[in-house]
Order: sequence, then C-alpha cells, then structure tokens
Amino acid sequence: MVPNDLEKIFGIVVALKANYLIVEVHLNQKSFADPKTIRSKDSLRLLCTIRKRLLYRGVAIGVGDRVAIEALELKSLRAVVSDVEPRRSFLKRPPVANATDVFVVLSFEQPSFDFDQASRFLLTAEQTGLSVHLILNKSDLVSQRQINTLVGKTTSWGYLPFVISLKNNNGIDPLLTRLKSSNLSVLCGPSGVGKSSLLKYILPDQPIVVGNLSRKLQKGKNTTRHVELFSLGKSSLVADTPGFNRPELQVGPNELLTLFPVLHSQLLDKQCKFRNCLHRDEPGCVVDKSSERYHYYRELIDEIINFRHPFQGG
Ligand SMILES: Nc1nc2c(ncn2[C@@H]2O[C@H](COP(=O)(O)OP(=O)(O)OP(=O)(O)O)[C@@H](O)[C@H]2O)c(=O)[nH]1
Ligand SMILES: [Mg+2]
Ligand SMILES: [Zn+2]
Repeated sequence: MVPNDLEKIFGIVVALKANYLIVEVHLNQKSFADPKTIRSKDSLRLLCTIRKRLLYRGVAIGVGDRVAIEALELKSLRAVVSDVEPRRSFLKRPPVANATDVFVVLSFEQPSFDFDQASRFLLTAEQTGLSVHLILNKSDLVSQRQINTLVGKTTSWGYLPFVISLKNNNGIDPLLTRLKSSNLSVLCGPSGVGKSSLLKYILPDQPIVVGNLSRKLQKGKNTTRHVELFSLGKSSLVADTPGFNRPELQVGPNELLTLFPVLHSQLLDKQCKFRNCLHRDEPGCVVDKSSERYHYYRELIDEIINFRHPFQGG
C-alpha cells in the first residue's frame, strides 16, 4: 500500500451489493476520529464506491479483500475505497479473498449425505491449499449407529468431522472454538445443509435468512444468493455462501493424489520407484491400494487419463 498507512482507515469487504462494496471497519484504529455518537459500537458497515483510479487499473476487489477507505461520511455511513492490499489467497467458488480455512458443510439427511458429492467438495477444498474441515449437520435426523458409521468413514479419509445438530443444540461449542481461532473461514456445501442456520445460531441478532426445504426432494431452495462475511469476535470472520451441488474440479494427473490427505501422507516417509508414478499399477508404487479411498482415487485418475475432464460441475 502507499506510504502513510498509519493515517489510513482500513476495512474488510464483507459483501457486494449492486455496484457497491459493503466494508466493515473496526473503530479501534488509530486513524479513526472516534466521535461520541459511535463510541458504543466496535465496528461499522459502510456503503462504498471504488476510486476510478482503481477501476481503471482493473484491480479486482471482492469479499474478503482488505481495503483502505477515504471520504468517510459518518452520517450516511458512506465512503470510498481508495486502495486494496494484495490477496494472500483466493477461493474461486464460492468467491472469497484471503480465506484461511474451508469448512465443508454437509448433512446426514435432508439433503442426505452423498459420498460422491462429499468427495467433490473435499477435493476442491483441498485444492485451495487452505485448512480443510468437515461439518456434519442434522445429527438429530439419524441414529447414533448411523452417526458412528459416517464419522468412522470420514475419519479414515483424514477428516475428523464436527458432528452437530442445530435443532438440538448439539456439538456446537467445539466448532465455535475452532471457527473463532481461524482468521477467515468459509462455509461451503450444498443448498439446504444448514450453513446459514449455523451462522444464525451463533449470531442470532444478524439478519441471516434461513430457507425451507423443498417438500418433495428434501433439498435446499438456494436461499443464500451472495457471499457475506460475519464477524465472530475481534479477529475472526466467517463467510456464508450460496449452496451448490457439484463443485468442478480441474486437476492434473500428478496433482490428484495430493488432494487425498490419507493417501498423500503415505508418501511422506517413502517414495514410489518412478518420480512420475500415478499410483495405478506401476512397479515399485508404495501407495496402499487397500486404503479406504484408493478406489475413488483410481476411478478419478483413470477418468483424467482417459478423458482429461474429471468433473464437469454445475
Ligand atoms: N432437522 C434439522 N434441520 C435443520 C438443522 N439445521 C438446519 N436445519 C434446517 O435446514 C433448512 C435449510 O437451512 P439453511 O440454513 O437455509 O441451509 P443453507 O445451507 O444455508 O442453504 P442455502 O442458503 O440454500 O445454500 C432449514 O429449514 C433449517 O431449519 C438441524 O440441525 N436439524
Ligand atoms: Mg444459506
Ligand atoms: Zn505410486
């Protein structure tokens, strides 16, 4: 950013609205002229336009970006974004800049857990290089035995899931602790699994809309339409995002194994004979073919090699 950073007011873009950015600023900044009227609040949300200079430069600004603002009008809560910091990460779908953690949210039922879909979400999440976590919601709709079976399975994939029920207030505390220890968490998953319900539960005063399920299919109705960030205390943000069913994964054959944590960890202390081993039937391959997820890896790698189009999502 340009010099004189200490005198600038910084904020985070928390949502996009038509041609405006909604920027949240914390009021404890040195440069903030803190008038009496707003002293009771920790932060403000401002409706911002973007300096033409930035638009001409073609700078992309989206949810999660850290920006500098000027021309602040406290009465109307308006300001102008004058600069943007370089991004540390960018998640393409859902689009979020500077995310640190991806929480894949799925439900046991309504909509029911689908292994192929779960894998697609986890693999695309792994591709971001961010920390990946799994939340299984609606435990109130299944038996303890069904919970144990699914938890056993996903644990063997390398994901010890947060099992929760928002209806019965179950399992939420450890999840909340984890969310609060991350800088910027993104909740992603299919429509109707309870992403917005989770945020509404944690932040009951926020205007978060929870949807109904379609009666026939027990699936979500795409209630959340835009990405929006919410503050969890001082230094944690969580993104609610629109649900979608089939993430698109574009991955080269040599990268695929790195997206399977348990298979990939087998290569930490040993090596396959050939450096370009794709872990199919090559001699001297050290990947354990009896591992829980190997068959899924095998299907995908065969598809990639044969068609070069593993997933076409929508
Ligand atoms: N039985 C049960 N229902 C739940 C639970 N959590 C959420 N729901 C219901 O699931 C439905 C969908 O919840 P939402 O929070 O809107 O789902 P979403 O993931 O945000 O969906 P989109 O915004 O469409 O992506 C609502 O009817 C909730 O009441 C739960 O723990 N148990
Ligand atoms: Mg939602
Ligand atoms: Zn190998």
